[in-house]
Amino acid sequence: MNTKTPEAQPIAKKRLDYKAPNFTITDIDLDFDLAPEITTVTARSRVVQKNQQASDLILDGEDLKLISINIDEQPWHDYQITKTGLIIHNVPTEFTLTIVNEIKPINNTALEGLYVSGEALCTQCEAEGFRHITYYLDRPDVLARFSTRITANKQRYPYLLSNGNRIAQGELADGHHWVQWQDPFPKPAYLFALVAGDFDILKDQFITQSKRKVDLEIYVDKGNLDRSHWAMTSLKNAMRWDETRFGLEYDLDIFMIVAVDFFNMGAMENKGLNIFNSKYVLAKPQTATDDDYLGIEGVIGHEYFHNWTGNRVTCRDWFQLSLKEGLTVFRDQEFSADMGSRAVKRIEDVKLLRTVQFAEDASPMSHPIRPEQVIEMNNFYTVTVYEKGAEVIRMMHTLLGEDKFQAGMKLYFKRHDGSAATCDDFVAAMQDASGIDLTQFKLWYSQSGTPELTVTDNYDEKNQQYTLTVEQYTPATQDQNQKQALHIPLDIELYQHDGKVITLQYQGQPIHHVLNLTQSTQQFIFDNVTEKPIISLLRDFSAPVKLTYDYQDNDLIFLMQQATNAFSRYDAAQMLLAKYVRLNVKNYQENQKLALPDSVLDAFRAVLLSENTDPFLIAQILTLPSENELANLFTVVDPIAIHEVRLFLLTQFANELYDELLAVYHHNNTSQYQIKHNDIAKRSLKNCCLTLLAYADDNSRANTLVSQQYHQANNMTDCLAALNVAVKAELDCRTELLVNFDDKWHQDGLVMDKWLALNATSPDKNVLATVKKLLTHRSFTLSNPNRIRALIGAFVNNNPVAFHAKDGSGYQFLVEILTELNQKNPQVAARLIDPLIRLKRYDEKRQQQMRKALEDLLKIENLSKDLFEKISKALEA
Ligand code: B3K
Ligand code: ZN
Repeated sequence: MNTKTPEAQPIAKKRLDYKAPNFTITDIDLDFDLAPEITTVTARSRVVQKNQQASDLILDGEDLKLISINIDEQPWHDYQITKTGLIIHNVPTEFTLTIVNEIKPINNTALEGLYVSGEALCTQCEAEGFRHITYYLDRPDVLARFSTRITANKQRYPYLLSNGNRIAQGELADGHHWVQWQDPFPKPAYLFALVAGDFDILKDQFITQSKRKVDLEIYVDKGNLDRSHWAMTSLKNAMRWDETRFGLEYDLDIFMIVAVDFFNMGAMENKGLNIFNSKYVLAKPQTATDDDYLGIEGVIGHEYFHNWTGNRVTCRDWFQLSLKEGLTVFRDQEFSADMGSRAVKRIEDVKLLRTVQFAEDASPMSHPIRPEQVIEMNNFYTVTVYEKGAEVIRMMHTLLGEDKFQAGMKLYFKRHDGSAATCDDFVAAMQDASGIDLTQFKLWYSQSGTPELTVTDNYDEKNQQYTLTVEQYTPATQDQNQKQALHIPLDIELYQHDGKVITLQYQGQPIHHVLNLTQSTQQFIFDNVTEKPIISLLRDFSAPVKLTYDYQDNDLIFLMQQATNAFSRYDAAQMLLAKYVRLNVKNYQENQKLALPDSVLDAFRAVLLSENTDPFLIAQILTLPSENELANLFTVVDPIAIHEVRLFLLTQFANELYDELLAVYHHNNTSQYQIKHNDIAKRSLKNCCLTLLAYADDNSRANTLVSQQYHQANNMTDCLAALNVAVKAELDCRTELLVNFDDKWHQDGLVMDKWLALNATSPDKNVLATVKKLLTHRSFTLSNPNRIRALIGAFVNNNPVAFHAKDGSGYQFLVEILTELNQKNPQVAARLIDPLIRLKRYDEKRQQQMRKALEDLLKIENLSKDLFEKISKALEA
């Protein structure tokens, strides 16, 4: 029966090749006889033919040992096992299919399908993991009602969980027990979940707006209950928020979250049973930073929001991934904005987009938010699909306004609840509900790349008229040569020099502050403008584009202080810095002296001292852009020059603003630790000041302050901030503090991730040697994705000077690691390779070394599809 197909190069699937399934499965009863060494799965499915021409049922399945196939309770022998699944020949038009197969969770190091995490067993099925559990139609447009019976050793696995409601349970004679679950909502297999283990449980309840009672349960490793409360608070906040802002209510009687230590990504929205990377659940002040707390709130919200945007309405095929991810990211962004600081949330999101997504657009992996072709789907859970996808939803929100947007959401659910939809369906609902034509706007789904806006203006004093000319241009990307003009919302504001906002009007008619750009070049004329105005462009980052406008320093300084939009204040500061970074990088490369005018420092001083500005926003403005953010200012990246110029700016800020920084540092020292927005804001500003102070030429005072803060801190935010600056600014205290932290926390993986990442991003000349040594550290293991990301991910992504070392040692190191991870965990390996495939951004010598590294990787035996897809694209470039 077993036919071996010869090893071939993986083939890409194309979006336009979508075909509805020949068969569907309406109901499936799963039975798991669970053990880590061998688990037996019995799947009883009701199969219905959809296409009369089809007589062969083709099921997906990988790494499975088939035991038996029955059709309508009779053994069936007319089948064939292939490399990717099972072909069952000559099947009836409607029948019950019973498949028994075995799997080996303990050998599953890829963490896809059913695998072992610590002492527990758990699953991850998105995107195509269910086929590692049993033979199935593993595609999102096949929706079935699932019931799941789990049998396992009771002592080892006292809790047996799956989707939906627990409907029965019982004991068996041999020390085993069983639980039966039933999920009333039809769902695709990627939302299936199973967990078995021993846990501590935090229980609570939520009363929905229609007064239904929902049991909430958070499962954590034994001993971690005191770290689960914030997750519960966030969950309840998310449930309430979705009711008030979107009118969406939870639909089952129970909602469970399980935290596991071994997880490839952040979390997973399985129906009624979310499985989380413990990083996004566990927090107490001593172990988690403010950023961790905000991250947990965001991810708990995100997965919960998927219950409607993802689960109730799912995706027709994986090319439509942004339908659920872009939309759900938009929803979690709005949730976080409503819970905390809207301005700072926006700034953080834009930073991520500009740093990582713009870089992806410029890389061999460029793709539209709805990709056209895919070799390995797991490679497309990207910042483009997620964060740019969210920006596309946000632009629709900007164009429609909240009310019409919500009307669009309602219509979308009315049309598609309980089914699998496409991105086109979503836009159609928005268009039909609002009456706003989104035909051109839809191009955002199919066109990749970062549009560039070039704005010029002219003031006609005689006619008191101000004219704006906007050109849009999207450079070619590796996946797509031809680009068209997009529909871009451009949010603007005009100011007089006294700070007064100018009313926008033309020929007696008001003009909305969001301009609709639809052509390559467009002009906008404004009347009754009594002086040459200062323009604020792209307020709130109204579109994911790059902007060029010839700002004078004074205009930017004005906007930093006076713009009504908080994001615009931050953005003006960024533009001002960008100008001097460009200038100084050139100076550095030409061996000229580096310089920063006093006027720039004064502008930052004014923000630092401004009393009616949210300290959180001040901290954002005063935090210098990372080396990666700065890299995006250049077509050819010079990591050393960028590093040196950034260091120079830090030193200037520290020396020139020293007294003010010290005063603000002390002023914002909160003694009690609370997770309250105001306190988070104060800590953020305090630690921003401390960081800058450490770069002063005379850093003895900072050394004392940092050491004091580290030792006196009663919370991880202050402790880590001190340790971070000690390492980054190479203060004398750094060695002692690093040792102290390791001694104190070495048994706590999540806390040690912070320490590993710090070690990996140190400016120390011997950092690579340190990283290599840490591979054998007692807290490190190459089988835990969190540890890998903390140490290796931080090194390759966030230490550009060392990773791009001239001698190629950084690249060689990554080759060694990827060679080891290729088979072990292809998903994690493929994420780590990203900085290596962006070779075109570097000089010829570095490019050669990067290419050589990629060629070495291509020779790996049994290279995974994940790595193959990225490497082959990089070498094509
Ligand atoms: N939907 C999952 C991501 C699955 C990733 C598979 N490689 C988490 C999320 O976006 O909510
Ligand atoms: Zn998601």
